Amino acid sequence: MAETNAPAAAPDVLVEQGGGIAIVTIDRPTALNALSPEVLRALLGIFESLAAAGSDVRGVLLTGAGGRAFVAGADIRSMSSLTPEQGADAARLGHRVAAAIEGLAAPVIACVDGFALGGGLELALACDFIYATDASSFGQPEVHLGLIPGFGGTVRLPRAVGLARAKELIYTGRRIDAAEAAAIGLVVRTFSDRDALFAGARATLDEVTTNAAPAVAISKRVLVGAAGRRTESATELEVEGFSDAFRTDDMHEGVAAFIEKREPRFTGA
Ligand code: DAK
Repeated sequence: MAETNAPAAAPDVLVEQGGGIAIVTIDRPTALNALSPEVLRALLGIFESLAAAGSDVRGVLLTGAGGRAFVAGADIRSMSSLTPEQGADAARLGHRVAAAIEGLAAPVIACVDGFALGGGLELALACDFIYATDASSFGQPEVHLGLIPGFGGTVRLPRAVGLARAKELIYTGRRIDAAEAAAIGLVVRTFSDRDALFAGARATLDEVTTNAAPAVAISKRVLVGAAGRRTESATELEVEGFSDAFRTDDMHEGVAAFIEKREPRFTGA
């Protein structure tokens, strides 16, 4: 893949970018891609650059290197000596990364091949949806360490799988396989191996990028913003988003193309 307009890569996190698609790879395979503060800061910088004006990114695949793990959690060693105040700062950094992923206009697919545990599952949950190989496994094992999920797991896991299942997973810390994760709606699609996973994720992004980019971005903004709000407030966000779509050239092009019985020519404006 060409390295055009790519945000600067940092140690332990690689970025490849081309054709409007960015692949962000956490690359600490010897620690099963555990989220050190350096990795979190690198991810934050990368997602902020992908969101910056002038970025042509239309979709992102977030993954882990090495074929054993997406991310096996927050880095237990670097967390071990934190004071409560430093723990709060570490949690805030994790939340900023999640917010940068959720705030990116383009969809982000978590491509999980192996362990997605603790902070790793929380990172995947901040993505728009999760695709995984059959060999993957998922869990929030923080209670085994005397911790609780600290990067949004208590908030996003119940939204993904329902409150009761989230409680069961968090209280037990038990690991589930990809088939069970798909059955409870945590994983959207499963694939036989890593190649099939990336082919499937790319095919989905190809499908998404034929559509009007502003409509996809507004949909994401409303879906993310509405989560957890009361119905009246959530539907008001949808009203604002629906109205914003009318301000875009692509909406007028899409409607005109339907009426004229031709394919739309979207420009992203
Ligand atoms: N952190 C650091 N190193 C890790 C790691 C982790 N989370 N997970 C694995 N590694 C390292 C291992 O230490 C080992 O390193 P070496 O000993 O070779 O130097 C290497 O990766 C390979 O791991 P194993 O030898 O253990 O490999 P196995 O196949 O035997 O086992 C495993 C794989 C994934 C089952 C096992 O490694 C494991 O149980 N890992 C820990 C999984 C886990 O508990 N993850 C959740 C961590 S808790 C916070 C905010 C958030 C969080 C915490 C604090 N604050 C705001 C303070 C979130 C916490 C979590 O994510």
